[in-house]
Amino acid sequence: HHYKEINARGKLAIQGHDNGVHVISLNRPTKRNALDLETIEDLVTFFSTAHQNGVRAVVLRGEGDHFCAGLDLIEHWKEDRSPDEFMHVCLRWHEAFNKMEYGGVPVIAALNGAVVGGGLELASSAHVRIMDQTTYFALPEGQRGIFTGGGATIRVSDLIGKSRMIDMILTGRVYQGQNAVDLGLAQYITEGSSYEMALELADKVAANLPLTNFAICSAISHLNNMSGMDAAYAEAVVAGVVNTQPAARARLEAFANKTAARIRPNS
Ligand code: 1HE
Repeated sequence: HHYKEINARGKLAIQGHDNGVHVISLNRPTKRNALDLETIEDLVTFFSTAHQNGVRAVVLRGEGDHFCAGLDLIEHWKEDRSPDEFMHVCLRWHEAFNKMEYGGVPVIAALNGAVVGGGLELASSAHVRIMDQTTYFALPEGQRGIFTGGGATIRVSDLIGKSRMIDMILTGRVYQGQNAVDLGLAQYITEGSSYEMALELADKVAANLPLTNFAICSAISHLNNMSGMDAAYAEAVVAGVVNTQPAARARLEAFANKTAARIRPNS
């Protein structure tokens, strides 16, 4: 009910669960979930208000066989934008994606089919990426005569390193399967449905204390942008707040009482 405006446009479908997990679906399957301006604005609105609306974790997915085909090339072509106009389009993408990465609410991307161009920029703004057997990654910008404008130079480089990112956009190279996980494009690949696995992880994550998740899904990105000295200082400040939160005391007490689960190797 918090998302009337977004639902009215229908470019995103939003489904809230009782535990605060929200499933956000890119909802233009006939256009392979290409990102037009309205979709970006709805992402800005959702992620700007997620924390205050009680969203505890997000599963981000695409309707249909492809997560996201990136920039809506038809809209871009028809609009015949000026440099100034497209710069402002990109700034709205950054607004949305920065709100995702730095917003403090965990975002788990359930990936299938094409995760290309701006679709990879969107996915790389999530905190956890899960592939299935159909998922593939590419940066087709080089072939399309354009360039990345939604953060790939920063986030995709962070995931796989600058030289691999340059190769992807220069040659159109496609990554898929376990190789994509080994390189760092995703943390998980499943034989089953990436959406099912994302829901399971989101339920787990939503059971963490919200302030802890805030630190994980906001502070780590900020700290990584700082010098080592400043990051260590700021980490101590964040830990000062998070590790003394009253809600943590019950969990610490459960550990002391030996009622909390112990960490064991996977069977
Ligand atoms: C689109 C888009 C789109 C599909 N913008 N309409 N991204 C790309 O270069 C990827 C472009 N898309 C593709 O390579 C393929 O469409 C897919 C691999 C994603 C899917 O293939 P397929 O065979 O299932 O679908 P299709 O027949 O190519 O497309 C189905 C429809 O989706 C068709 O529309 P229709 O009205 O003719 O049915 C396509 O036009 C439409 N469609 N992709 C608009 N991207 C901030 S800078 C970011 C820079 C970038 O993101 S560049 C990368 C752009």
